Amino acid sequence: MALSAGVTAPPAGVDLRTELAGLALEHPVLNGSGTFDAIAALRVFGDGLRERFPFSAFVSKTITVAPRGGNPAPRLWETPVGLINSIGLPNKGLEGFLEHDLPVLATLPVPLIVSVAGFSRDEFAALVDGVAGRPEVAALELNVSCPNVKSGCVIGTEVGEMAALMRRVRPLTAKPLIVKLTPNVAEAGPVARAAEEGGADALSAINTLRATAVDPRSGKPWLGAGSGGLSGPAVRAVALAQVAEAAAATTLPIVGMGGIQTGRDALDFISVGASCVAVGTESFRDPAAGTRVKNELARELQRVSLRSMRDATASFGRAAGRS
Ligand code: RRO
Repeated sequence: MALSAGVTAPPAGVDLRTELAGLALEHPVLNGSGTFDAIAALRVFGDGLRERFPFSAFVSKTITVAPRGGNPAPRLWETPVGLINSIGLPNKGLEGFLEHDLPVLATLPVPLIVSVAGFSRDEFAALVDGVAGRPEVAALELNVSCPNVKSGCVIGTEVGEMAALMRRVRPLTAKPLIVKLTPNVAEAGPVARAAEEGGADALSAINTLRATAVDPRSGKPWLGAGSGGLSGPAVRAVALAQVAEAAAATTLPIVGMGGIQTGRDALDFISVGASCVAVGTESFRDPAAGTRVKNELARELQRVSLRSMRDATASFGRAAGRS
């Protein structure tokens, strides 16, 4: 598949440049962590990927301190309008990431955001310590919301845990810390507020919704790990509500995501308070989806008489970044 398949040019005269926690971005469309394998894409598309990179910043697949093999197969189940994944955080571990992946990701033409997840506060601290000092890294995403590992969600669902995590990691770096929120809570506001009070620079929302699927032949759970996380258009309305709640509860910039497939979807997230958006599941179908969504968003802004992202975030009542 060509990286530009199905992508039409953006309209002239719409300024999509924006800012996220101090990072200057060419446009507001990022990737959702774990949904675009840039290292594999570089192998397939070569320098063409760097020339037409679909995102304005790249968020890595989440890494942990120790290497992990991930969950037992099967790891995926497709629903009529969504995807359940039970990947289980396979990764090379901190040392392997720094040695093998970081040098390749550093060649991408956009700021690099490294997603990290610890199974304790000390592990989060080790990850922040190990990653934040590297000049190739522009910012970190704290993944406190993985639904696919035991205890993965605990920090992101408890205000006290969130506050304690921020107390532990905030002093370790001046680089932007983006907290990825879970939708698997009754209310998104309190944890979002705890992240802000603890010194987070931005939020991203949402991670996947806990979900399961039944094997039609055996009547038993289909996924090897029993359950997983739902993404795709099925979760978009839930994600919009969670982003709206986090926007009402904090002043932090928010990267909104959850089932974004079109520029119109992206505008919806901006309308409820996101200052950037991320494309996730849609990139599995179409690796150029980020570029298409960006160009469609420009047309959508033009349609509602907005000439820039600055105008868009101002008109929807929240600034694109902290001033
Ligand atoms: O690797 C995964 O199974 C995974 C992660 Br880390 C996450 O944050 N969200 C998700 O749906 N899957």
